[in-house]
Amino acid sequence: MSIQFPKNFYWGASTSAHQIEGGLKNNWSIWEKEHSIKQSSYYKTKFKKFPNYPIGKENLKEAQLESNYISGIACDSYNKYKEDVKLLKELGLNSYRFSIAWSRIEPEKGKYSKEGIDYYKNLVKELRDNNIEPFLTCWHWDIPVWLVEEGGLLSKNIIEYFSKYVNFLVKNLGDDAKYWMTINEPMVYTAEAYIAGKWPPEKKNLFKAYRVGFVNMVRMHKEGYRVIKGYDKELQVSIAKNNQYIEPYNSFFVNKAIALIARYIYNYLYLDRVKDYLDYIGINYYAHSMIGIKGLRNINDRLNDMGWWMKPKSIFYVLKEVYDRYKLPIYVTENGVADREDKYRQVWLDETVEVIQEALEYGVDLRGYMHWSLLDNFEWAEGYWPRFGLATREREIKRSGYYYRDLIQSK
Ligand code: PNW
Repeated sequence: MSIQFPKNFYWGASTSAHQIEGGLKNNWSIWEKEHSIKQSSYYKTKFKKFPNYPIGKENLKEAQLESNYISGIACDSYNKYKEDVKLLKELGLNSYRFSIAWSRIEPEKGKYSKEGIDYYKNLVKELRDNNIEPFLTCWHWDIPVWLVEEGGLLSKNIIEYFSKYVNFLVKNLGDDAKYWMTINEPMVYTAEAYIAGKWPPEKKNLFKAYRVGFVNMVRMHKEGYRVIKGYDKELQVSIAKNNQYIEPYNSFFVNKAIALIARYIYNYLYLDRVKDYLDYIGINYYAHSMIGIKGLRNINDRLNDMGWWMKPKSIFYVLKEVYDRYKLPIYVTENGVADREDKYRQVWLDETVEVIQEALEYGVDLRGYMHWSLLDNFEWAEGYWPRFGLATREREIKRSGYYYRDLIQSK
């Protein structure tokens, strides 16, 4: 007999501020103008050398437009948050993960905006009125302009600034929101911004990467944890950590060693450093990687629109490993697929739900699953062409959205 999902299991969807709200002034909005010219022309010219990405003519057409890379009003969730909550309701969900835009809360250094915080108070109230549990992320990669000018996450005062910001958030929202995440995906942000150099501030520098990813973001989390728990020790605090399932592509001992090291650095080094400051673990899962001496060698039998290998079932190993290592409650805080034509998402959901049930049977203390994303939204350096939503920007529920609703009803 297979195990049932617990009654109070959280089924939900996930978003982030810069990707949906619209009208923000931050590190991204500054950078987008220049990037839009560079990236669109890249897809017009050099693209032919890498013909498997982005996948599909329609995606490529959009990737060649400058306007694709400007976040602009995004999904206009700043004005339409009530429609977002209605959508969650229609999908039968009981949890919603979203992030707070630091640039909306503290547009000028030390000046906290009442209008800014009221937006999130209203959102949380709307969720509560609809019996939807908020899961709140303090920082999902947007940096106010004044802080960009001081060096962003490399600012020597970053811990103090973050501490004050989180303090303001918890004083205003701590009575109504129980589940908190300080930071979204420290490794992804560090790798893209400071190793690959593809995201603002486009710095390729391993020393800076180490400082941002393994020093400053560790201290930011610990400080955030201290502040939130200091307000109310009942609040549940964590981070959202992107973990991949990493394995060697054959059993040659060198490849095994490389995979082991990569797995440790990417999945566990950060978590090990903050493990005494976590009430649960938020896991974002997208990718299974096979590596070794020749770098990445995925089988790539199924690819999503962004060229990512689709191996939804590997979330089982990710959850099992994290649970075995830390023995903490786990929430899947992101998981999904770039799929313009809505042709992979159902299968992805099916396979995922099947194995998270197996993870429960194994004994993983899994308490929720939040799909990325509620809406087709602004996918960072790639802009709008990748479609991750259960619903469109016009808030029409897709076939896979209804499928998700029915699937979780049956569970
Ligand atoms: C996450 N990878 O980023 C982010 O938290 C979201 O904001 C984003 O929209 C979503 O996943 C989809 O990309 C990732 O290369 C970026 O494995 C890159 C990777 C994974 C996650």
